[in-house]
Amino acid sequence: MSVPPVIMITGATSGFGEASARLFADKGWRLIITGRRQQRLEQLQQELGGAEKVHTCCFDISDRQAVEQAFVDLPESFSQIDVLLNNAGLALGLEPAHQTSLDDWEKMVDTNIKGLLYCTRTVLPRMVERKAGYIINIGSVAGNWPYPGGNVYCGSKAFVRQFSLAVRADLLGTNVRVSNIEPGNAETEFSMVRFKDDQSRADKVYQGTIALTAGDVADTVWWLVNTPPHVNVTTLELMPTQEANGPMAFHRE
Ligand code: NDP
Ligand code: 8X3
Repeated sequence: MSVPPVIMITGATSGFGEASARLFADKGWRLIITGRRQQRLEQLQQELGGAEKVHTCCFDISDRQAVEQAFVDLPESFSQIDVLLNNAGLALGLEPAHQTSLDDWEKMVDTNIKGLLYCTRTVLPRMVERKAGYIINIGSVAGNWPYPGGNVYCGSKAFVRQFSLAVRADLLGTNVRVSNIEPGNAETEFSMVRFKDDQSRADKVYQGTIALTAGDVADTVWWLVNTPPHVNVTTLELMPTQEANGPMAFHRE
């Protein structure tokens, strides 16, 4: 019997990452799951089949040394990563650029951009060596459609989009695939994080509209992974039916 493939999912302690972990475990895959919340990682590991099937890495993805060490420490049975799902990320605040916190900006850059780079750069060489592998990045509609207060979050996701395209250009001829999934409004812990635990502000994001679910995004990841090896879906924007981009805005006196 062949060995089940391995998917590494960053940010598996909630939302898209957790839903993807549950789906891939259900389909018989082995998982490497990461996040900062150790207890949630351990709970998920237990639920999804224990240490033989699920390896946990507790680190802050913006800590380059911690990320590199986690790869060095991977057990041999998890060292061949078939799919890297670069999902960990966050938005902080919705203030206009001249009023926002520079600390929040820095944290978004460190997490959404640098963290994604650390994981990608560490995993890629072995994929290229094997001439097999798949990097799936979680971008956002925010990378395509800027909105007031989105400033650095939008910028970080535009980076993910362009980086995905450029890495794909580098990887031509290696068989390693790269996709960028760009979801719209999805109900996860995302808004609680953005609004720093202000539950009523977070709830308003989803009130009166039908958002995507984490499961919708996990299903998309599963679909991508099961496309034939000669097919590369480069970008995939996934909006709720009840969301669309708006017209240009005008200031009038
Ligand atoms: P959640 O807040 O539910 O999940 C975010 C995950 O990222 C958590 O597992 C969290 O783990 C992890 N994470 C955040 N910061 C760090 C860090 N510094 N180090 C390690 N892990 C970190 O949000 P979503 O599931 O919605 O978000 C997942 C991705 O999807 C993000 O990149 C987000 O930008 C993107 N996205 C979300 C959309 C939405 O509307 N929800 C739409 C489009 C894109 P922990 O806290 O344990 O560290
Ligand atoms: C999350 C979706 O519209 O809040 O990436 O930026 S949005």
